Amino acid sequence: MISNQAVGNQAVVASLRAQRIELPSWAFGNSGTRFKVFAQKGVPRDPYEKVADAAQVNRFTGIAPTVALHIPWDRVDDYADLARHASDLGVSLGTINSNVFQDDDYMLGSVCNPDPRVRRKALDHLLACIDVMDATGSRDLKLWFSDGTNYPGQDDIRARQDRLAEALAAVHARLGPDQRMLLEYKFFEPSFYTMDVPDWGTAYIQCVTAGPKAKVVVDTGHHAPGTNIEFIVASLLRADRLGGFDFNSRFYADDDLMVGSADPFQLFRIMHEVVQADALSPDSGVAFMLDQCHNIEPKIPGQIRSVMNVQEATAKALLVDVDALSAAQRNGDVLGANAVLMDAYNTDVRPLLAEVRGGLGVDADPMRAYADSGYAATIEADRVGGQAAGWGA
Ligand code: RM4
Ligand code: MN
Repeated sequence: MISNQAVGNQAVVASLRAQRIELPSWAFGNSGTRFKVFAQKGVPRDPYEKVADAAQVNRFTGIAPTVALHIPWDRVDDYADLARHASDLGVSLGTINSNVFQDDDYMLGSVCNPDPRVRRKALDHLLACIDVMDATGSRDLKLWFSDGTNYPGQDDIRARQDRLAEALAAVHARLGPDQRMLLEYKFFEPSFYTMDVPDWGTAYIQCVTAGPKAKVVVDTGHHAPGTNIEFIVASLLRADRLGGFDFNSRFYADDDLMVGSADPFQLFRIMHEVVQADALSPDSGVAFMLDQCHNIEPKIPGQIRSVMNVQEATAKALLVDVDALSAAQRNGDVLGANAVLMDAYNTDVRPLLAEVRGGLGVDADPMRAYADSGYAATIEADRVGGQAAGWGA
């Protein structure tokens, strides 16, 4: 019965039209596991071509107008020029992702390293990323640290937290009035005994100490199996410290597969908390980003599908009958409350999304429209020679 109300529900349509999802530049480059990277044809050779591919995802979905950069993977001579290139293609540059995990100096950590010289080098990189943000007009700096230890006794757990706090304070002090820092946590890998930011509690404590411009990023792949991620989301929203999401999907560990593929119901439950907290709109301060790699599937369609998966979960979350839900909750009607959620989740939202896409001026079937566009054949023919982009390139 809910599906009959879905089409033509103007408030829901308006929210879905206003939704924005940010794309990661690194999704368009070659990627793989530590066993093998399978090169694909037509892969971008530089950040300009990555932005061009991201613009295709926006062209066919209408809701992905920003692309995140990873520094130094996306290093260019002139960031303002890259920003102009993006704008010519109808998109803009988004979050700047720092990278202090791919240098020999960081073997024992970056900002938590026992050696002050290495800590200074890592901090200088983070500050340089804010210079990039100034040039690109980006709002957010994303911080993910591979720092940690492998063996009990290897380093002083509390001293490493102190070093982290010192670096985060320095980054916070450098941020402009409209800039933010987003701190990401990950429970294990590459460090196996302790990660220095393993969970949302640690990230939250460090953000509170750093200052009001510091917020937590929830990367959906960075949790132990069975973790109730929507509870974390609800808690961070309540504390006004949810800076955003790195969306992806996992079966086992940090699989970085397409968001919503392993567990679309979990994605729905997460988006339900977002909608309940009125945090969906772009001005809510929650950044909805993808952090994925497409190792065996084509990359641009992989990103289009991912955007659609988030959109689908969001549509279902927006269809939850909140009045019926709160009435059932007030009355202690356990089964009734659960049924309200399940009714929304079980709604076929594809007709609703076709209506939304019509309003956005994009095809009702973005996957087919992209396939018919001929873009894939064009880049395969054009991008011959040069070094294909990939992790570390
Ligand atoms: C990390 C983390 C970061 C991402 C890197 C590539 O696991 O998810 O967000 O930038 O991987
Ligand atoms: Mn991430």
